[in-house]
Amino acid sequence: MVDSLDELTELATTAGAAVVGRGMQKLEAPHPGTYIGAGKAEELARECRELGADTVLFDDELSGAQARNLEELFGCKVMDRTALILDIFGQRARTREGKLQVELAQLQYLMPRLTRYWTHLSRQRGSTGSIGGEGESQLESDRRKTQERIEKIRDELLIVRKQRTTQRAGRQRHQWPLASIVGYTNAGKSTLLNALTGAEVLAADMLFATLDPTTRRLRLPSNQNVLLSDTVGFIRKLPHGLVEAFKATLEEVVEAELLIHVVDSSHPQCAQQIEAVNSVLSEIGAMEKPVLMVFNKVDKQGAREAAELLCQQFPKAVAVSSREKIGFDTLFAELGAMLKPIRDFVEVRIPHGEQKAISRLHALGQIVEQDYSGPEAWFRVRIPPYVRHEFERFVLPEN
Ligand SMILES: Nc1nc2c(ncn2[C@@H]2O[C@H](COP(=O)(O)OP(=O)(O)OP(=O)(O)O)[C@@H](O)[C@H]2O)c(=O)[nH]1
Ligand SMILES: [Mg+2]
Repeated sequence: MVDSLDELTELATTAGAAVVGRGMQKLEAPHPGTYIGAGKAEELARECRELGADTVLFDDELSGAQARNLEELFGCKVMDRTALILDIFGQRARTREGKLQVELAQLQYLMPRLTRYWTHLSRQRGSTGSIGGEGESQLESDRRKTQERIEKIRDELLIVRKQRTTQRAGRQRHQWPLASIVGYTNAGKSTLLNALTGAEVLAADMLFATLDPTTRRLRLPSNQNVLLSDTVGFIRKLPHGLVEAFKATLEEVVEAELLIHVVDSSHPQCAQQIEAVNSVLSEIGAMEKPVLMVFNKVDKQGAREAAELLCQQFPKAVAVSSREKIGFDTLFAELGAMLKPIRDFVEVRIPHGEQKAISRLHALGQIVEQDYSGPEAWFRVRIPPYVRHEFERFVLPEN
């Protein structure tokens, strides 16, 4: 728990706040009205006054009513972990798509919390202005406007995404396998991409430095080509709405043939971080993909030993330092070995009537030879392993 508060402190600092105090309470279940117990709430209220705090952050999600009651008790702004993460994403978003996705997640978070008394987000957003007893009609109009804005963003996102899909079609033409770099925020994903490909993605000691995906080609010493894409980092208790809103950005991960899971092996909680990443991966349906575990930052004190222990627990794992470019030879070798099966060609025979399968094959596979003249269409093709089951019944036995 303390570690989770350490992380909350880091999140707060990232958002631009200075932390002046912290508190904790063990409860069987959260108090429905105030999340924490009455005595604890008073103790914290006193502390807030003494320290001159203007905001209180909670590590878990609060209901609108809880936040409202706590604001009254503390006499200052109350935010939960989700709101804080949304705030950071709001500060970081650069591209049109990123900004729209964050706004969508923010509005969806706000919607059920729009009550006459819930003030901070509406105040912060400066748009709705339903502060204090202004009556139901104001509240209803706020809800309607929010709903309208949500729908407008959804429409805009569809357009923006269509453009991005067209760009991605360009990549498919090249037919290089895609490896997606995933990992906990601050694990060193961008540093790794930069070190491997000379990309210039911002890499910084802060949470969620990267929001938008960047893809670069890497040519391995074995002459194999692979596309590497770096994207938003994950975190424990990542707001579900945010994962939803970022589904399109995370498509890079879902579509990848291979995942490179970067771990900060110098972090005392790296095991929990791996779990948190895996749980987001399963939420977006990317858990089944082959994974290369990359235990990073081995140049840091004690990290080499930790990384070596971790390497033993995973079938495919390497220890590296992205900053010092240590361990890259092994990384290249493992990556190349994992790409090999992706590069294997097969022969398939598909009845002309199976149009859907034929067009799927054209979309997903790399066709090197084809012949439509026989009673069935014939192809020599490279099929990414994760979709191979779709075509299994057409694959001809190797001779
Ligand atoms: N010592 C050391 N520091 C590293 C290494 N790799 C990354 N870092 C540092 O770790 C911090 C985070 O690196 P990033 O590459 O921005 O991490 P990220 O995973 O892309 O993080 P987000 O985009 O914020 O999720 C930066 O300060 C890096 O300089 C490494 O191998 N050794
Ligand atoms: Mg990054």
